[in-house]
Amino acid sequence: MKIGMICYPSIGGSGLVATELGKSLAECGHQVHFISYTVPFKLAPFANNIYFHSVDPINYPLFNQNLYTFSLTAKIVDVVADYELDVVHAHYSIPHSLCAHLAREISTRDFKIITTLHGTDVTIVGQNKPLYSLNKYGIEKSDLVTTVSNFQKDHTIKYFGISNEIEVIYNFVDSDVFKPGNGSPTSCLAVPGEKIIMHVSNFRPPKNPLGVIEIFARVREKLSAKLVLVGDGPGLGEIKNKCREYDICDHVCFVGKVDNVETIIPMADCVIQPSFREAFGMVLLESMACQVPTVSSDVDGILEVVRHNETGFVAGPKQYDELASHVVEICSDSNLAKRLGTAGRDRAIAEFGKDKIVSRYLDCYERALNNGY
Ligand code: GMT
Repeated sequence: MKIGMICYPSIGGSGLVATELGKSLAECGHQVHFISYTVPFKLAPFANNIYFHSVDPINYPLFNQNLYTFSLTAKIVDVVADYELDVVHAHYSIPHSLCAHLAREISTRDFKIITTLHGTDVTIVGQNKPLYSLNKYGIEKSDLVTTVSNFQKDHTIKYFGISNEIEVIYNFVDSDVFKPGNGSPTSCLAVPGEKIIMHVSNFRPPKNPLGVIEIFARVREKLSAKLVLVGDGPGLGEIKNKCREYDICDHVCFVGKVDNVETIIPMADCVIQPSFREAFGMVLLESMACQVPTVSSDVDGILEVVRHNETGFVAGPKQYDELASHVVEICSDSNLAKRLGTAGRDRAIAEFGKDKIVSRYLDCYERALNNGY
């Protein structure tokens, strides 16, 4: 099969899932064409069956925007024609799905469109009034629509009044890559005896960045711990202010963007994620695969990934006392940490294994191709 993969290339769940899916499909012998404005952060420079097509900005003084939507559409038309693509898989509906539809209108070659909804495309961006009808159109006109949790499916159907089928395909993790640490020294992050509490994020408002500090400040009252913040984003400024307010700056380590989080997550004693919104929660799954217990909020699709008191603990995103006391519990009881960590890895392998999920996407492509539209 010849597949076009459209995604955001920057660090984040949707781009990660698209890239890992494309890489796996290429390993199975399919030809995969990534179309994006820069090389996706997890895409190796070269691998068999993988092509990268750059969407270049259109800059002309008359336009005060760079017209990404049109340059992406034009690139899809070109790649479909040049490489005879069968399927275009749009990750994130705005604007990727719409660009694929417009490309199909323009193109002289027939191809199928699969759209995967990742979360904020529907819950936040999609609720922007001017985008509502565009988002609905992109979803309804796709040959097949998938999303990453039952929560996201129900929310999309309800909010957009969608009548076409939406398939739930959970995100996946490669448990050969995300695996328990080998006990290597963690002195760069914490001194001996200190526990490592980790948060991996884009520090946008839905991630509840201040909540992370609220939790950690309470944990610090009970035990010696370091907070390791992985990633970059707009909430970091207010996080730093909050650290000063609580006088905990010396106990917080900002490591910035890390492309290969599989190297750092295994160093954590506990990963925290008090998100306000989370269609799935990739970091929670990655932590589970690394055998690291998680403490998270209980919103949206999170409860389809983690299991309370089995792989970690959950509470409301603002129940800071409760979330913090769960972190303290995990860090003070090695048997509990081991039980949760082991169950997390077992669940990650059984329910979210790479091969099982990739074959579900392949099955979607085949069905779309066989059904006509
Ligand atoms: O969480 C974000 O802000 C990034 C966003 C993305 O597009 O990468 O994440 C969404 O997609 C991920 C992959 O499917 C999910 O794991 C995240 O839960 C989802 N984020 C939200 O729903 C807030």
